This record gives sequence, C-alpha cells and structure tokens, in this order.
Amino acid sequence: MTYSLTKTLLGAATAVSVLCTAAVAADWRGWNIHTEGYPNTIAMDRFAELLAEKTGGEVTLQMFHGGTLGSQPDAIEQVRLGGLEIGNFNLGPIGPIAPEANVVSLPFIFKDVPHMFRVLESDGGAAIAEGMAAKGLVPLAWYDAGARSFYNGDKPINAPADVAGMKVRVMNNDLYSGMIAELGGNPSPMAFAEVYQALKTGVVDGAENNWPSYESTGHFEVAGYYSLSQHLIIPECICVNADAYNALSDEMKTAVKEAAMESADMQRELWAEREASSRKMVEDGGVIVNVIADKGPFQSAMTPVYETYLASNPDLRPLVELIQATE
Ligand code: GTR
Repeated sequence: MTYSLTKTLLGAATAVSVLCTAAVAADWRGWNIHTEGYPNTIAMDRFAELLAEKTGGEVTLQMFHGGTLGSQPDAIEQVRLGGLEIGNFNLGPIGPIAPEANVVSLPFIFKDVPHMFRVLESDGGAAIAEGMAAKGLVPLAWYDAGARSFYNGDKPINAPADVAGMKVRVMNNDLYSGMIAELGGNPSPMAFAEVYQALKTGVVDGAENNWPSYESTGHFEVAGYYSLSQHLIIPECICVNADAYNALSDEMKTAVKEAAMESADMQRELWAEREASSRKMVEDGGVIVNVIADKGPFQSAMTPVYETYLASNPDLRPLVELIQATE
C-alpha cells in the first residue's frame, strides 16, 4: 500500500515536472526591419544563439529579418498581442502606445548617445521600461541607433527656413509630425520600406535617419545632401511579449535577459563601426555632408512640441525634467 502510494506520488510528481517543462519550453518568432550585415541583424542572430545556449534549448528564437513579417507599427502590435514574441524595435513607433516611452522622441532631449544610455540606465530608463511593460512590451536590452539628421535632394539645410515648404517623411508618431510642422515643413508619415521610392519619385522631398540606415536603404543615392541636425537620438529595444516573458521561470528570465544584454553589447560595438563605415561609404559616393553651424533655431522651434506632449501627459513632466537634469 505504502509502496504503491509512493509510486503513485512519484509518478504524479514526474508528470507535474514534465508539464512544467512543457509549459516553459518556448519557440519564439522575432521581427527585425534590417537586412543582412546590419548591426541589429547580426546582433539579433547572436541573441537567438545565446538564448538557446543559456536556456539549455528551452527557449528558441527564429528571426525574420528585412521586415518580411510586416511594417514596424504592425509588428509592434503583433508582439503586444502575442502573434509574435520578439522584435528589435525603435522606440519612435512605440511612443504613441506608451507615453513614457514617447519621452525619447522629444527632439533634442538627449545631448548625445552616451547621455541617452546614462538615462536608460537610471530611474528614467526604469520608468520608460515600466510604461512599455504595462502595454505588453517588455524591453530586455537597449540597442544604439545613433542620431538622426535630415537629408534631401537639392540643398543643404542650415536653418528652419530651409525646411519650410518641404515634404519630409517621418516615422509614425505625432511628435515627429509636430516637429516638421514647427519647422514649416509638411510631415509625411510613411513606412520605412516605402521611403526610397517616395524620395526617388518626389513624393517626398526629404527624410531623416542615422548614417547606417541612410546608407543601407540606398536613400543616399536619391537624397544627396545630409545636414547634421542630429535632432533625434532614439534608442531601440529587444522587446518581448509580456505574457511570453512572464510565463518563464525566474531562472529562464535571467537567462533570457543575459542573452539580450550580451547581444546589446555586441550591437553597440558593431554600431560604432558601422556609423563610421556608412558615413565613409556615402561620402565616397558623392554625398555632401553639411555641418549646421547653429542648431539653436531648430531647438527653440521645438518648444510647442514639448508643450503639446506635456499638455497631454502632465504626469510625465518629472520624467522630462529628470532627463534634462541627468548629466
Ligand atoms: C531606422 C530604425 C528602424 C526604423 C527606421 C525608420 O533607423 O532602425 O527601426 O525605425 O529607422 O526610419 O523607419
């Protein structure tokens, strides 16, 4: 009797442990907009390898690069809803969903990239991450996306007056539309994949992005003036669906997080190299790089953009001030 009870209990325990293992085993699918050889693509592939290694194969990830699973705003929704588990997202198109994360899309909020990372590693970063997690997207690590500057086909941009009347492609976010409107231009929100044709056919006059994306997309071929406004410094994340992440044991969560952090270390190194090589490549290709002597007029034109954001999110004023006060 005792023997068979023990046997039954043991059997039950085994069944439970098998069930538990089954519950944590996960086959994830991941979205990335960039193509082969881009720092983010290499680092996301490395993340997939590290995930399998560090979780002993309990969590696996199949990456889909080149935006093959859809546009970025759609992929963000997919990861929030659980249609996909992972994405390498720019925080720009996450901002409209999570107001805390939108703080990084206030033009000129960061002094430079190191300042952005200092903020992300502080309470400010924790507030941004919490805001995202509350909307179903858990950021596991932050990637570098440099600074974004304006480019167009026919002239250098030195002052807001040069943007006046220009149709400029922006990512999907009202802050960016407001930014262009305050400079006197016409904002044109559009998916990344459509920008090359739009520039080429004159549907838009200009766009804005960092060196690697300006180069990798070929935008430099059809918009040969790059003016160093550096108006936006937007971080990117490896973001995971909150339910998928929360279903993991603590041990697995740690492993997943470690894999993401190591991938981010790699991405930041590759990013620094790619910024330099992309710049060199486009300059060799004939791009005219324009240094803006005084960015002050661009910065002061952004006051209404900040006011609109703070009027809709009065509770986020301390976060804005925290970032501005971070050395
Ligand atoms: C790139 C970024 C992409 C996407 C793109 C865009 O720099 O890495 O995720 O946001 O810009 O302008 O749409």
